[in-house]
Amino acid sequence: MPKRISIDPVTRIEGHLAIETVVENGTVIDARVAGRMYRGFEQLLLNRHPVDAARITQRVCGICHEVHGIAASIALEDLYRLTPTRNGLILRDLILGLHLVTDHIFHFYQLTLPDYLDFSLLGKQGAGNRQAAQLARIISTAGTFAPSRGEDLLRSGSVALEMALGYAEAVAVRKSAGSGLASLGGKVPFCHAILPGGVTTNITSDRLARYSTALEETATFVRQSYLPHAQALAEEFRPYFSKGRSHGNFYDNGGFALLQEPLYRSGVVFSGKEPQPFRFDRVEEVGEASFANVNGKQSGPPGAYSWIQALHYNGRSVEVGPLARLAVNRDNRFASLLKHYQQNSIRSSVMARILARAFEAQKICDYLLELLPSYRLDQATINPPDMQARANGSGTGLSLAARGALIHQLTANDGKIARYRLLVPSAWNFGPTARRERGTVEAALIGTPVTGSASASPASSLEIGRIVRSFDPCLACAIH
Ligand code: NFE
Repeated sequence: MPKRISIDPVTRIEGHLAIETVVENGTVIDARVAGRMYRGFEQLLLNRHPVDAARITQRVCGICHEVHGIAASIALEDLYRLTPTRNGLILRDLILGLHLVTDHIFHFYQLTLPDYLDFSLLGKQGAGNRQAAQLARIISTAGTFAPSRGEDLLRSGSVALEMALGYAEAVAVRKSAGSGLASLGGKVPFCHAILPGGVTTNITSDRLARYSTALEETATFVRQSYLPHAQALAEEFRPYFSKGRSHGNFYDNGGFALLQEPLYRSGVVFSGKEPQPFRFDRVEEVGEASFANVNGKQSGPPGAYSWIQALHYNGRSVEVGPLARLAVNRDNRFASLLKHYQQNSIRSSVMARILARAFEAQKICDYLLELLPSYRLDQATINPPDMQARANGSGTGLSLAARGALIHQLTANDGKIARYRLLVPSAWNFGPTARRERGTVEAALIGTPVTGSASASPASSLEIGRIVRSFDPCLACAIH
């Protein structure tokens, strides 16, 4: 007899996500992934000055604000036919890169580890360790921290203790990276200095030095803790290299291209075949399973079950994110790392996603450390748009965010926004089934063996939670 497991809301993510699965004979046979809130950013941008989009769209999300400021600025540069300054581009990459790395660190230590570690090991194993005792005390008194329960958790070992302690260290690293980001972007969150044409901050050597210190500290943490811990987790949980496989299609827009070789090129890969060039005209928003806002009321076609629009490329669902970037770029070093876990190619799975994020963090840190010295203190940071110009036409910004490919597109009429589209990573991954094409995360859930009784037991929902969280969901962005 099939049973339903509903997780609503999924905790430890940004925004409100509901997962409904049908389990039969201990395996997930059907899955629906839904965004159950409406926000309306595309509507509230209408009739505003186009440049407002660079500030307003940052408020789409509480986690990935700068990415929207940057994608909006690229779209606006296209609209205004504006060339940003080289310094402006460098500052953008410095901001985007450090943000991405700290976002990945946050995902691993704060959002992922509680699915794999029994944090009570801090008390048991950390006796005599002042940091462990302090963190154990915080966790036991913080009502909001609810570590997972279940059989399949790491309960001992020196690396497990190190990982658990990393929970607190990661907070400290993120704090210092935040001040580094603010020194370039004006403030954090919501860097108000990011605008079309570059960045408005008056960059002094002092500000650069603050950023540099934060970057060094973050890079050290990635090298010494994050990547080794992600590898150790992969070692302990090898079966997760064969769980959570999506359709096996990947897409990315590319980015970090200011040094000789771009870190990422854009492209699309279908089922392990050769990467194809990305074409924007192949992207389609399909609304047949999505709610719509009609005069302030929830409407939509019969059978609609999510506020997220299905995004298709060539009619297919594609996975986006760090793993997609590495797959599209056929990253040899990452492929070798996977071989250690008997993975012969870059394939979609829970553990490949977790490992890809940590690997990418190190890759981006190396890029930023090399890029930083090319900043020129004596040159302009911005080539500003003419704010009096009554822009007509359209602009597209292809960019990237921590969770994958990001596109902003706008049309302006007589200096006002007439249409604004946000095509965000979590919509690619968390979209509903449309035209009989399952959404990416839905596909990743199907076929999952769930342990424990086939009910909403902690153990069975733990498996589903691990798959869902491996995509690093941001529903605030997805429903925008
Ligand atoms: Ni709200 Fe975001 C990132 C974007 S995901 S976190 O990364 O864009 O949709």
